[in-house]
Amino acid sequence: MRVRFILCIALAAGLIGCVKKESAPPAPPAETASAFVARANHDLGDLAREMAAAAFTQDTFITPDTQFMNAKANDRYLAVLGQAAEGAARFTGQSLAPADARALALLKFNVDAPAPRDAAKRDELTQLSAQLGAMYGEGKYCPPGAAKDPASCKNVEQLADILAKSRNYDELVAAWKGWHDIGAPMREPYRRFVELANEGARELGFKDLGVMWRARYDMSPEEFDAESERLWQQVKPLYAALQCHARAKLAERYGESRVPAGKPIPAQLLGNMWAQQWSKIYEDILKPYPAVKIETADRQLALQKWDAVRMTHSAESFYTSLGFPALPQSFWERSMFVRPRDREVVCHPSAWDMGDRKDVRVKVCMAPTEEDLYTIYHELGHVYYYISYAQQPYLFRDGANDGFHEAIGDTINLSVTPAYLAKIGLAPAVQPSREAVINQQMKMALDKIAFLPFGRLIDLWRWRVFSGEITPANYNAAWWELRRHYQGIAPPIARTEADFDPGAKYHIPANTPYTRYFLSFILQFQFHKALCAAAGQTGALHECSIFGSAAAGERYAQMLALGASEPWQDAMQQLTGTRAIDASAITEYFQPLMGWLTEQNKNRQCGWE
Ligand code: X8Z
Ligand code: ZN
Repeated sequence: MRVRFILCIALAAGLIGCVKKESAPPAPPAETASAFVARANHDLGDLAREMAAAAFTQDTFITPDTQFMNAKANDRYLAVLGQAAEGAARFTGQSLAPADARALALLKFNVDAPAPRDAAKRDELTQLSAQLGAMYGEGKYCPPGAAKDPASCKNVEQLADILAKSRNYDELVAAWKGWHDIGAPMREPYRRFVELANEGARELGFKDLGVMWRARYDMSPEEFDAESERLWQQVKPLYAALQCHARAKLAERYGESRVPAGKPIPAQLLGNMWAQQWSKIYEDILKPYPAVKIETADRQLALQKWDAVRMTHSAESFYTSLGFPALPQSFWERSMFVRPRDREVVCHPSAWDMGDRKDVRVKVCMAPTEEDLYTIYHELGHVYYYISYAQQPYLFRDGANDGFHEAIGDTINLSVTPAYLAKIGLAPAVQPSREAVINQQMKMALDKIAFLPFGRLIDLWRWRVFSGEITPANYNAAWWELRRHYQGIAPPIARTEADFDPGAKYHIPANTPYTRYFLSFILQFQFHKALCAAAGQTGALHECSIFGSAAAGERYAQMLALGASEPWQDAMQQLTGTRAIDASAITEYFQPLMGWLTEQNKNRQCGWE
């Protein structure tokens, strides 16, 4: 997660609204754009640091006090950011140095929930934001009778574990419902949050917050809409084939009456609380060739007693093998690696740029599993991006776009192949065969392809909420309609507007934009392909690992160092030679599996509309 700060600019050009007429000092000489940008970088950077410190403290120790301090720090940042964004307007139409023009354009985007100018409303917005974060972090399911036995309450990792491992239909429904019910109390605070953040976005000149989010991609929001729809159309056939096959295999396991052909799949059967990635049902339900083993790292991680710090060192050593520096000592001292026993925290994994060009951290609740190994490689992608662009001015210390930020670590994960896992002692050496390739591809597809419609629909829901097309009266119905339409899944039990299922997904209460992951899941294959070429690997994309390649590392580092200083298309061109996000690389990667799936689905009734 990146905590965004807004710069408090002391407005030197006589624009401070609070100066009373009778005592107004003589107007200072007009500030140049460069001086204005320098001041914004300095002041906002400073407040961003304070905001990051307060946010990290809340997320690693949720109490009324840390919520209060977090909201206050956010408030200070938002006040200054608002002033800075207004102040920047005076340079509109002037001819400026390109870097200044870009910094001024980025200024107003440096926040995910802009506040209204009105101080009371800003205060209310920052409190709601802290409150929603805390509600998610503290979320638990307490089964009947828990009053007598509080230890029977389950947190999100414990419930997610049931979704991953249980194959008992009723137990799955109970765990699914138990977690989703944490959303209901968020409905009203979320409604008000949307109202206030929308007002802030309008004051910045956007039609609503969704338009503002889509205006951040070095193209118009309309062009971005068209781009994301184009990408979805490119990958949709891959998903449709996977969904069809998964449904058929689930029907074999749970029966046709529970998983009927031509209908959406019940969401609790896919191995994941949000049905967003399905690899947890690979081993016993979806493995194409059960006799051909590709052992996951789970067994070795447990056998060799790897802990969270060792897993993090393993990720670090991948990055250093490419030429990136070792992580600073402060990273090890200040990060949170496991769920603490004595306090409430937000366990959803995140990476932190604390804002002083050196202090970087992660906040994760790791267990020794392959899934969490991939997660820490992902988080270190964010961390190495922070480290690589640390020398940029504050407003450029960000990803080329947010999809890039998400793709850095995932690209590295594409190099965490079975052969790489064998090299680091976490899996037996693999016997190459066509069957082993199809097995491995299926496992990957269950994370990478299954995710695509989920990555697309979360913000379709939010953009419509922000625009007013989805109203509070149909928050949940619209959510499930999108889930049905894009993913072909259905809730396990009837849901109503007394529920608020979007609240049970971290990024909704946290207000983290989600299209970044949709972009990342396509982009990372393009990055992988470019880096494999740089590493001189000429074989199949799904067999390439850039581990140890200084040439690939240098290419990557060059792009990361740009941060947000150039339009993302330029960063993209530097690394990949093309200027567009495009599904050709992900399609190429999964070509072997797609052939196999087409064969499997030949006589099946696919689709769910
Ligand atoms: O939130 C994350 C990362 C942190 S940036 C763990 N992801 C999305 C999710 O969990 O919903 C990674 C994949 C999608
Ligand atoms: Zn991430």
